[in-house]
Amino acid sequence: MDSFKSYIEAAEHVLVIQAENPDGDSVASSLALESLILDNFPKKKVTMFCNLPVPAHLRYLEGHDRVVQDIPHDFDLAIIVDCAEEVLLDKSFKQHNAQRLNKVPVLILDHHNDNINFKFDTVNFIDESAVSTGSVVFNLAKDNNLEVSEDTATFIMASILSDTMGLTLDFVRADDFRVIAELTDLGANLSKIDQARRELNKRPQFITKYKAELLGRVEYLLDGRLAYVHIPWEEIEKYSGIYNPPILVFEDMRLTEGVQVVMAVKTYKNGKMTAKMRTNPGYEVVGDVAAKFNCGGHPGSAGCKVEPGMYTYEEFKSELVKYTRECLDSLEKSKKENKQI
Ligand SMILES: [Mn+2]
Repeated sequence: MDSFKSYIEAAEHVLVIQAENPDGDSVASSLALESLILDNFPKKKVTMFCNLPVPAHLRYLEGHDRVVQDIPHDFDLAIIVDCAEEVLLDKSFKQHNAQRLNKVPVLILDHHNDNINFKFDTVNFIDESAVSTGSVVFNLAKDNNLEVSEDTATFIMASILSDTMGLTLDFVRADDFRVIAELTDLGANLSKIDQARRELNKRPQFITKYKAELLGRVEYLLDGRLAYVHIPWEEIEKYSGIYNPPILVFEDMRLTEGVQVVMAVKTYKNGKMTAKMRTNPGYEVVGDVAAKFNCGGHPGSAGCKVEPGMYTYEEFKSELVKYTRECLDSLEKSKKENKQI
């Protein structure tokens, strides 16, 4: 396999592609690649592409506004970052200029166990032991003797913080802290990154007032095991564009003693209803609750939706509460049985 560097050297216009669910790692690793390439090869051109605009909560990453939604016609190298599943590129590949991917080298940089089955050949730089795609970029830079500037180091650090929830997730190893130390030596500043993120996530005063209203309306059901809140259409209409209401209160709901599951039900104008659910550790049942409505998600974080006319609000609520009770009870029962064995 040719080196990462040789592909960059051979190209004039590099296209960096993100999946259609941009997250902190995909945006930050794209920016890291852009600055790494331009610092080391000032004559190259880099275009960052994502089918969706960068979500508001990620705009603390300086340079996010250079990510475009159209694939250019003249790139001669493509690098796909942080994309676990090809389906996450479905819409992107429908763009006319995506046909060029059949003609130019395509590199994949990732830390997921990819199930890659693209219609074109790819050269894969995948490191499953890396905590973020940004750290894959860092390792490639070091292996290829490329200079890592303060800006590049900052984006790499941001990618790591994003995929490890600020280095607090259980898979973080001592080596990851060593990488953070190296990046700090290169000029990245963990506190500055965090401040920028917090500054951007500040909300208007009326949203904080609404949060208080929502928290006041939380119902504690099933002997306090389920914290439940309802968001009617008028509030979706008024607040959702600025801040997604459940996100405003979910953390506080989860940080309440005795609460195992938190749930927010939204009722729409046309009768559609959705439920968003999260659990506290040890009570990962909401994937099962969603499955009762033929919807999916992760055990600890899931959602479901019912079409207009299927249920009244009261019916939907009582079904959700019933299924949550059943799932929590059977979890409780299997925990007891396991103890006896
Ligand atoms: Mn990632």
